Amino acid sequence: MGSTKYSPSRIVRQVAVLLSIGILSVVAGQRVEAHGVAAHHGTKAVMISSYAFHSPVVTVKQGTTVVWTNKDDAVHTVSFTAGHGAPHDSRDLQHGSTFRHRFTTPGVFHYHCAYHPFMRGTVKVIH
Ligand SMILES: [Cu+2]
Repeated sequence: MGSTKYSPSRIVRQVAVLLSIGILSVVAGQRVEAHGVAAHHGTKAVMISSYAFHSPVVTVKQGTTVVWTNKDDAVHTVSFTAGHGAPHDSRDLQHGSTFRHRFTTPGVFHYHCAYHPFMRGTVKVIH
């Protein structure tokens, strides 16, 4: 019993093997996930800069996640006109913050910034 003690170097080796298996499985998992996202869902980026949404109108397939990123120093929001399938309000987006919503309902969704009503955008979700 006492003779089967692990030497420190053996433990280090075994930990290293376990870690590399864990890292490999994480990498493999991300690859599968990335492939699935690309094939079925996808993301669409909308930048908020210079007090405007870029692009102001995006057309995406049902199931797409739209990600807004505030590049301005000013606080903005992504506030949708209420309706079936419309996302909830982003609330305040500080510089560098993102808001994401996966659109699962086809339709035309209008939004604006609560602080700057001239900032307007539209997400068209097609089947
Ligand atoms: Cu704004």
